[in-house]
Amino acid sequence: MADPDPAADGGDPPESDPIVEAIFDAVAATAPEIRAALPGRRVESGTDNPSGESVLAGDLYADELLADALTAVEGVGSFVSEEREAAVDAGGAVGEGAYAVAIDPLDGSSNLRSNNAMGTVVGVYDAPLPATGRDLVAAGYVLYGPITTMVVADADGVREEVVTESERGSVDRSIVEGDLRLPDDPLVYGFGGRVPDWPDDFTAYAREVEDELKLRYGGAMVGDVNQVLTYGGIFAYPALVDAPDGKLRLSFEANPIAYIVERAGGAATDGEVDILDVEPEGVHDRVPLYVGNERLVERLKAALD
Ligand code: AHM
Ligand code: MG
Repeated sequence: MADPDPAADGGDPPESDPIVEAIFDAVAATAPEIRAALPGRRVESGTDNPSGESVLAGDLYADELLADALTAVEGVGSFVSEEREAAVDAGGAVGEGAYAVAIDPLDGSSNLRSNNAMGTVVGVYDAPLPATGRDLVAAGYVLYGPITTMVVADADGVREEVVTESERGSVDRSIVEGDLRLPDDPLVYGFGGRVPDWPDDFTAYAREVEDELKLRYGGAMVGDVNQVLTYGGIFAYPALVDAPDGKLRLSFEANPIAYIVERAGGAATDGEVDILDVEPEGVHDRVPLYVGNERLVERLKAALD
């Protein structure tokens, strides 16, 4: 007969959180449908999002599909999206047993036009938003590359899965890397924005890094961060001279990515403090993001002093 409480004798690993598992099941289940819908949705939808950016038909489709799938998950109390002004109330009390799920439905969607990689970013917060990244209990992303992969991080670590759909329509998650760690020796870098818009101290740091690493910049944070997780290195969307908070959003992009990379042994900063400690004023706040190899992030912080 099975031990009724295997953890009591210190033997077994902790059970994963069933709500978090259900959230990532729901995200994986939408992935083939989002992917299949993209060919006809490469055009502008005619609306702007709360960050003032033009929304593509693919962004809207992914947002609606994910909202339906995630608000149906028991234990999700609210759904918050980069594409929506307000949170969608999903029933449960966030912070009292239910989670808030923050989504960037189609990160890097400007790549739809050029048919390059993009993804979906997921943050699972145990507090109503806006909250700091310290309230994350899990985070992950789907990467729509030549294959569909999903990287999931929680208290137990980071894993990479391949998401496939059978001919009968069932969606399968299979783990291809159970303990994803940032390689110690950095190989690649990718920095967003235009050089003339960068502050001088960041430009000087970038010049050093250019001599040491290979450039890998694809215009979708998830794709570029996935290269850093695979090969080692650093990704940044820096503070710009005319946009000191950079481009990326704290709740939907920077916090989930910082959570994942830190759990994989890397670091993430806004230039001064750990991304996960940045106090948001609003759900759509932007933040500069520098993330990856710990030594490179420390050097960057020193360069920006
Ligand atoms: P999005 O979520 O609206 O697609 O915007 C975020 C994207 C990131 O994925 C990427 O790092 C950045 O914008 C690219 O910006 P740029 O086109 O300025 O290089
Ligand atoms: Mg994005």
